[in-house]
Amino acid sequence: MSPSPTAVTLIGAPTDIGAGYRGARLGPEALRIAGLSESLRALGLDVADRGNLDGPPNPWTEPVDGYRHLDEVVAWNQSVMDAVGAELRGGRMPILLGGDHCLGLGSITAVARHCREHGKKLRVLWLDAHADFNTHDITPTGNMHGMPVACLIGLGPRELTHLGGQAPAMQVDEMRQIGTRSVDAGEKQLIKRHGLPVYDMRKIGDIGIRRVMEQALDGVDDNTHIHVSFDVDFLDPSIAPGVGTVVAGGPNYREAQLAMEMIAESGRVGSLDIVELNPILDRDNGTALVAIDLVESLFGKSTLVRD
Ligand code: 6HN
Ligand code: MN
Ligand code: MN
Ligand code: MN
Repeated sequence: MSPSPTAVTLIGAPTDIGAGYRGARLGPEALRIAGLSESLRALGLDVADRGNLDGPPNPWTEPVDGYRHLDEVVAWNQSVMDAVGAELRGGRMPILLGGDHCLGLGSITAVARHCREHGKKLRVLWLDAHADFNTHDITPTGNMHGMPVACLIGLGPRELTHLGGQAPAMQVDEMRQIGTRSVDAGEKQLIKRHGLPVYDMRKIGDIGIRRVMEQALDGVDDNTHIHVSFDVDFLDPSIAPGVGTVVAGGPNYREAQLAMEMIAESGRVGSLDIVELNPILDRDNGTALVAIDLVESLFGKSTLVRD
């Protein structure tokens, strides 16, 4: 009997509720139109597309007590958590199509709960130019896509820290941040205080992406569930201009591809977010195509000639 193909499910969350610039709500369609399902099927995966989740519109109002659109952010994350949790329970790998990165909270809360229930180790790889580790008292913007990591480790409003029932959703040492290069002043202090493991661009420059990925994957074993939270602004803007918060000096195409290949080789990827893609700011949907190419690497497309 031939082994059954890995089953993955696309879940669209068309919202920019946590962002400072509108347009990430179009991310799911941009990825579909660029051929995400077809590319994954061509790799032999069993792909289901559940369409888009529903949620409150973006009222585009000012922050209140350091939070912009808190109620709406809670509502979107609740549906994301439920949808991601349902796929995991059904034995399929959820792929969240954002949407902005505040949704990583709902997605990872579901994944962490699933790991707890099944005695699995969790490793979250947060690929992002930003740390997303702000809280309401230090955020310079009030935009909640800058806060999901803090909420995940229990720093934030109760509605978000307790989204999955208990807080914190995950421990700080279950995360590795990679590609970081834009961190706010207060956020930097908080990172130090909590010992958040960060492989910033300086580290990648110093020791190279290969050794960074070896270290970030160190300790992953057969019982580990890897969640990849892929903020497309991780990539250098020269290859990925279609994001709301571009930061120069990111990984180039080959560095990003090698990172994805090395994660794939671990064989432990169990869930994925693709977030912050903003086709309004893109050219010819090119950033979606780059993101898909990298996701193909994450699912085993190799550049090895002899493999
Ligand atoms: N992202 N640190 C900035 C802020 O507004 O808190 C930028 C956050 C970017 C968010 O990467 O998803
Ligand atoms: Mn982010
Ligand atoms: Mn980012
Ligand atoms: Mn406070």
